[in-house]
Amino acid sequence: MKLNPLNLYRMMTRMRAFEEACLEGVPTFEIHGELHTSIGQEAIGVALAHALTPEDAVVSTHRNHYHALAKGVPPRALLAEIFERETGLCRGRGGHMHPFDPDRHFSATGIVGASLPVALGYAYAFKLRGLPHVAVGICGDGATNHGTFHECLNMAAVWDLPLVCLIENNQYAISVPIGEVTATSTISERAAAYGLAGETVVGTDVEGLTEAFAATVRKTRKGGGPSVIEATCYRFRGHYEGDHDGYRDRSEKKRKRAEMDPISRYRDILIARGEGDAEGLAAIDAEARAEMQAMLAEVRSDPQPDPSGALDHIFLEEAR
Ligand SMILES: Cc1ncc(C[n+]2csc(CCOP(=O)(O)OP(=O)(O)O)c2C)c(N)n1
Repeated sequence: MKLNPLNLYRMMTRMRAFEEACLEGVPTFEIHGELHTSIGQEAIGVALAHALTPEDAVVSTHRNHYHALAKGVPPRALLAEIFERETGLCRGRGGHMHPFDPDRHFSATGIVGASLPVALGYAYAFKLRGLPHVAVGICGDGATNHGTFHECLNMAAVWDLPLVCLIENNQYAISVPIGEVTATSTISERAAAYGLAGETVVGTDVEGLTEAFAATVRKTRKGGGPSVIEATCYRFRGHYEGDHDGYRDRSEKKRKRAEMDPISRYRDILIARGEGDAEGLAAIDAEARAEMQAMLAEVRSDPQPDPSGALDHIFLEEAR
């Protein structure tokens, strides 16, 4: 696969600028509930975008914005959904934790551990229908200690389903470090218990991760069975906006930010390889910010849903 370095960089900066626009809605009470951002985890979004077709399915988590963008959900509709507007993807009824785009086979759930069972269902449907698509179930490191993780990997292996389990190991489940609740040194090695291959990759190395994830998806798509891939990364902000985040040392956060920012890491690489210069890359950053700020300004003048329609668009008409 030939990667376009400046494109990878641009995708990451757009994702970050999108997330930074979301941050603005919390102090203004335009966004309710616990907003979870993935700042620092952008390389994973890029890897998803490169490997998947429009028909593949992605089932994400409470930390889902990049995954939605990577799956082709229009940023304008996603931002409006996060800002609870009638123009949003789900007309403002889903909010930041439940964006749902059936046309693009994208959904998310705020229930930890619940993404894999839904992805398993997609994978089962693809297999029954003889379709060449894969389903990606995304979970955080914390979710991998839920029963659903183990049950789904077992079922996927037994039924030989086109399921890719993508673990975003950002090292914490809220305040709980992964090492305190998991005895294995990697999460992916647990795949062997179900007869599956598992791989751990550096989730902040955008090129390495994009290539590794694409190879994994290719193998599963070709009938090579389910796969488990773990991307290591670090959550830069609190678990949610407003989290006091006192469980991580300031020095740890500072060090990880310096070492594990996929965007600044890649900026240095591009400059060192002569594939970009500081000025050109700063212009890409500025362009991404301007794009998302312009989108935010538009969204802010969109109408909010009328409270009298709170139950509209929730149930299928036939089911009422
Ligand atoms: C079944 C369930 N239990 C608890 C919670 C509360 N909760 C929300 S996020 C979270 C931690 C998830 O950690 P991880 O899976 O590592 O994902 P991360 O937040 O690090 O991306 C918990 C316990 C929940 N949403 N659902």
